[in-house]
Amino acid sequence: MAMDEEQIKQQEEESKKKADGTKSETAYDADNLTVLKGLEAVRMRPAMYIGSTGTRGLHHLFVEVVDNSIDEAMAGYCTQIDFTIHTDKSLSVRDDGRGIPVDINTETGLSGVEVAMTILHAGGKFGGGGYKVSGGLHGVGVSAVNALAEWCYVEVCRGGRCYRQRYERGVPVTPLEVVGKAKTTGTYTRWMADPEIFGEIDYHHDIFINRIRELAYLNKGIKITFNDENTGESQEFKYDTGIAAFVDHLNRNRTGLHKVVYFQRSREDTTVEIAMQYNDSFQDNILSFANNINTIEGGSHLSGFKTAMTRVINAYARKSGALKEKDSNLSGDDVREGLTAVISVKLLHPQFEGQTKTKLGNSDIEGIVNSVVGEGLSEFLEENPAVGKRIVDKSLTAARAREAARRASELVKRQNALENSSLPGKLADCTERDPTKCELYLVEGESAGGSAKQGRDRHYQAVLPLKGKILNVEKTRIDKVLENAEIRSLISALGTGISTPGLSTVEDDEESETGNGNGKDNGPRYDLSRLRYHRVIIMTDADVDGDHIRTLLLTFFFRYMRPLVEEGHVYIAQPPLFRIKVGKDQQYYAKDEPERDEVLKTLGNRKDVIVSRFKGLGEMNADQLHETTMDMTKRTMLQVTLEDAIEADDAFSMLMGEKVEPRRLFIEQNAKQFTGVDWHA
Ligand code: 0RA
Repeated sequence: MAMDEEQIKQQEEESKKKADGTKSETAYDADNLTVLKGLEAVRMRPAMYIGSTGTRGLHHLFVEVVDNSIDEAMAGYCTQIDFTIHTDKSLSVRDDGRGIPVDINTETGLSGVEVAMTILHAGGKFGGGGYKVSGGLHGVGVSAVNALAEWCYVEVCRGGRCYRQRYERGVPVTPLEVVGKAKTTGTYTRWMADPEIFGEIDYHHDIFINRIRELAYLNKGIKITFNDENTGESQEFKYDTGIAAFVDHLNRNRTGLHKVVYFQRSREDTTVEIAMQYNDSFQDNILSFANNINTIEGGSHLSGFKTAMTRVINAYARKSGALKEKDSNLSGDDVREGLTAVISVKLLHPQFEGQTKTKLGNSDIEGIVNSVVGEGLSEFLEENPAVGKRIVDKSLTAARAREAARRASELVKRQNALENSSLPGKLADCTERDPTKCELYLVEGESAGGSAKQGRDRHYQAVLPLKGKILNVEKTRIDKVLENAEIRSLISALGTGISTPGLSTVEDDEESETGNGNGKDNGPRYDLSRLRYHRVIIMTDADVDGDHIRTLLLTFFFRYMRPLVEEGHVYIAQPPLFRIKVGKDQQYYAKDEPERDEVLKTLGNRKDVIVSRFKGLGEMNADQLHETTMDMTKRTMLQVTLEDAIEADDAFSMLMGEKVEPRRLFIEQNAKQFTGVDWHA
């Protein structure tokens, strides 16, 4: 593979020519032009290539770079990847793979390195003939990163030499030069995101670490390190048990019913890896990946998995006598209740479909996964009858509860049909009929509800007081959730209905399911178009109980009205915590201690200042509540967005789930910082 001296010289000459801008009538220049055009296109419309020029796009550059190293790891040539945030805000990824080829590619007349760095979608073009299995969903590759970098350089060590080439905004500014001797092989890419494209460069550790952790889980045995030169922080991620460790991690705040089941099998060029564990909750949490990409829209691998689960558990339940001949089959939802699973397939030519290109389309994968899970799970159940019994028992209980839920849901539907326009008695509705202009305040307690009703703008603002603590939906099965009076008045006030995980029937369950496993697309559909208020504002006391009610409400929305959160309809009101009276007729409000101190500072040394702390919304009269919190022209609110469903699910289950210890620790450590749900003004 090492190239000869002749090649090196030739290639250096070519690169120099290019760096000099030397004009000649060669094909090389024509290619050069197309290259420039390609990268120019990326700079003209960055969002088309990397999704956005905001936080997401900025961090996505890392994904494009690291994916190449992961590809090299999947091909079996790379065992360690190091990611570093440097003090100058540049980032780098180093791997110990074979190194990007440096020899001249005959088609373009450029070195493999330069092809990779400057030609869009270069993929497997650079010598060596592509990878067997490759990730990289967007596939624009590292050239897009290069185009959007103020500067970028690549160092490649292979064949006993190290080479380096530098670029500025995608354009080579040096040839590919030999910079030294090499004992090892590998690729090092370092880049400075271009402020012209991204504005201020502000990195979030969490985003990098989450992806790194996920990649480490999905590629067992590979060591990936995270390093920040600014803080000296260094973390290492390496999981010898791969996705089995992933499932352990996902269930860390829940109580597992057995050890994680893991198997890996291949069919021709496709590898299927499955890890799963039941826990004592009622939700399922099934994550699916294809070539390391989180297929949040599901697809054929998920369908194959679900079909096999239902088939195998029913067969086992019948064989063991838990299901009698006259009994009907367990439904897919029954067998998935409380199941946490990670499905990872690696295949040759993944086809990504769906709105966000995160749905696996390859139809042959369904049968492959179905057959692999059929074999793997049947064998496991045969060898572990005690676990088998626990799983079947849990599914049977789920089936009974679901029957009850179906009846409860029917009841809700019938009542809705009957009542139709009749809204909950406690709701003080607004007069405006255009939902886009309407707001609903969800207020803790009757007395605050009273103040809010008086203090609102009744044209646009409706108020629904909620009594005490609403149900903890994380700990409660759907049938009980739907029986709860507070929940029911909330549902009917909003008008959308709910999406009830797992109320589908056995019949619609067996064929080709394409959900993401969270039940979002099962059962009655959530109809966001019927939403009666486009801003749903949670207004609770600024104390522990208030926090709790807010979390309960958010959990409910997250579980049963996820689109409401996803589409940005949920807000948190910001009632003040302090009132600062000055003299007889001057007063200020402050939402927290820093704001209070700010106000006090501006007041200097005045003696007639009285600071009081509101213990709850109920202490405010209607005027105060209006002025400080509800006045549509002056108030500030926090909008709740769902950045990352996986994390939010984690945070909710940790805060609301059964295990007390992690919850206490979490609250102590992160009192304010609520991962996964982004609060921003
Ligand atoms: C194509 C062929 C070969 C290596 C690579 C690509 C490669 C690319 C990247 C990008 C980042 N790290 C990488 N490591 C390897 C090898 C061809 C051969 O040696 O046969």
